[in-house]
Amino acid sequence: MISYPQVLTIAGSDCDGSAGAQADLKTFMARGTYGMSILTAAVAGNSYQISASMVMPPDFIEAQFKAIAEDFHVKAFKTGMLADTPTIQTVATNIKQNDFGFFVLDPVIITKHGNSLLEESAYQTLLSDLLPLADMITPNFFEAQKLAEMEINTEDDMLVAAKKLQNLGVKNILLKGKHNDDAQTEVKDLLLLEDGQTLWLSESYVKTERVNGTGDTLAACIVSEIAKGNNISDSVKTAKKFTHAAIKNEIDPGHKFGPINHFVKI
Ligand code: PXL
Repeated sequence: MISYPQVLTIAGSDCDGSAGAQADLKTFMARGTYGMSILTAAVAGNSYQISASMVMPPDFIEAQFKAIAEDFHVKAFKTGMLADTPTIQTVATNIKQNDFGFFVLDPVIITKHGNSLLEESAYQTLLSDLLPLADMITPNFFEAQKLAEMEINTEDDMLVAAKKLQNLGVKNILLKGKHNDDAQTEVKDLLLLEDGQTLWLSESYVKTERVNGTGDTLAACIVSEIAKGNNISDSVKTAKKFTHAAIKNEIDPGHKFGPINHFVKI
């Protein structure tokens, strides 16, 4: 029998396959890991917009945790869309009750196109109940500004913000750089490790609208690489490289804000 490291996403379903649990599962497979998903919500969306969404009942989320815990050995996992306070509380309680290994928290708050995937009232619950459980958090530029309660304009600002996030109780911070300025030539992310070491990761800026599911893919790739036994820095480097290649080698599904290319090899 062949053995693949087992990994998990706790996330929402995006029916067009570009983001959420679908992007995570494609990434898990592309990176040689066996992926599983606990669904927290589902959205009706395509490359134009999200038109509807629904949240899974807490007892059903719990039943999914139980099903996986009874039978599988999860080495690393991530969270994505967690919609509301009951969902976050259920997920936090169940994470504490199970050892699913390294935890990457992708703070899915608002999509690139302005759709809110987390109720405002749930934001405080995310901070108090879930953040302290995470081994790593992967905020995008806007989420980092919200979490650190500061404007970020320079690389020095990114450093200050990352340290503020560490003070919120998360060990490792991957703060993703700005990528919405047509004049820019690179996207520079900052990794701040638990021991205070920093690492800047840079890739060329790809000017495209087809970037749905980018953050999900990056976090899912980190999960896969950690589960395969790599250290945090190497896992993040590989994830950045994979995600950049998946953006650059565009594919054609959908007419507007399309998916990225999970078939890509690096
Ligand atoms: O990429 C963020 C994201 C996460 N989860 C779900 C989504 C999206 C973006 O559309 O639909 C379910």
